[in-house]
Amino acid sequence: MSTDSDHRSPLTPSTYGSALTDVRLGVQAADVLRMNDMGGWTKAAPLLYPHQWSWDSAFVAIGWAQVDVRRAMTEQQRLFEAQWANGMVPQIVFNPLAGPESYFPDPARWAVEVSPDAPVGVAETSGICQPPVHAIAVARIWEVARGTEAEEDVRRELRALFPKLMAWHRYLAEDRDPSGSGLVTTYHPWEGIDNSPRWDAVLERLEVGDLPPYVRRDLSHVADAGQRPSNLAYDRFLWLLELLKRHRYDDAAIHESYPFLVKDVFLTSVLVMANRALLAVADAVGATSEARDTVRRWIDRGRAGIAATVDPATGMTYDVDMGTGRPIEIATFAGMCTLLDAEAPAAQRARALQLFDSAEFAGHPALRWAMLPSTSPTEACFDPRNYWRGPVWPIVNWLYWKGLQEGGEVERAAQLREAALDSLRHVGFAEYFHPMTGEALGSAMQSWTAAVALDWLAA
Ligand code: 2M8
Repeated sequence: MSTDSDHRSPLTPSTYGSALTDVRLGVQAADVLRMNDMGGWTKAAPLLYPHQWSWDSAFVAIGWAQVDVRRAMTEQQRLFEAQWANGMVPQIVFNPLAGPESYFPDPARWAVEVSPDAPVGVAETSGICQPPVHAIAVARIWEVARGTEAEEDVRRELRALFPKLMAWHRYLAEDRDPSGSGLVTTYHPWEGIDNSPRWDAVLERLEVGDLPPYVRRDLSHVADAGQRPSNLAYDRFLWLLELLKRHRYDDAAIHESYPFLVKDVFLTSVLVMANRALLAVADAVGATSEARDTVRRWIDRGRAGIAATVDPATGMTYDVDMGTGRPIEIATFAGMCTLLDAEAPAAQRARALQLFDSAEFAGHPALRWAMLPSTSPTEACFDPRNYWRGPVWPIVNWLYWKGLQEGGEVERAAQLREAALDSLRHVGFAEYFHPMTGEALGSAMQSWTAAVALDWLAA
């Protein structure tokens, strides 16, 4: 049976125009990755972030997969060369060619050699970690490689990477959750969501001691200081670093006595998503049933942990401050984490999606695009130009898009992708942007923004 659409030319002026725009967007995104490519690994941004960041590199690999699938694998192999003996994948692998003035804190400040787990003679790293997007990236690489001439090469490399991914997830599931709560503990705002208001109350309790002097390097690379964390926040971040160092980065000692311990719903949900991806990688490499059972156990535990954090009144997933035992009741993007787990109970996902689309978040009437802002515009602390306190982060929206798609909310996922691509066409590859005006903020030519653009274009 023929329909109207059968007779419509696929190249009407408007579709042709948007296809051209998308071709241009893709070419520019690939150029950003090439420009930040250091030969096997990619700088997170040209000036502000001259090293390899852990979760940036996972997103970057997702982007590289659309340009050169072998290069995408190399990105992850290089990162995992710096994996710690306890399985931790460090937040930063420092660029040996960048001088100490290029970024602060530098390897000397972290002094990770105080830990017996730090890699020796391989690479200099920081002493904390970031959300485990890596298995998600690797599963995506595998999807792209399948059926191409790169398939067997990629499978061989996956075999080598699989045990490392297992060790990484074990570290998070066990060393970062010694009580078996199902929730991963975060130790530092630099573990991903730097100056989010989620951490404010915990940081305010902190008494900053005798802090060695330092010079911030970040402020010289952004248009104004109002887009970055405050000096007070930096003092607190650096004081925490001093305490972690005194604990020799030992997880048991840190859990014993340390002032920043937060059961992190976002970190935990990314781990659940990553464990689901790891099962797909397990299929590709023919992993043992024992390994698969372990991963399934981690998934179940994480899912139960997340379900326990849902606030009955608002439906939001809240982090738990281990210092007080109380939930951190701030409306941020982390409140809808249930959407990152495609197999979470349907009623829980429906409630989270309602919240996602409500006027508190992506449905806020003043937003330029219906995307998730980092902090709800309804929060008193909402600051639309400041880093994680309000702006939209494309990578966060990519994770939610993926969660929606995997969970079968295909139409909603498609709308989010459209909004995101439209924002990228207007804003470019900024680190983050103003949710109401679309003003580009933070670093320009941010690698992970270009990377998710490439994946969205391919989807
Ligand atoms: C930001 O964090 C770094 C410290 O890790 C910084 O502000 O100097 C965060 O957005 C973090 O999540 C990201 O991985 C990093 C590099 O893009 O920048």
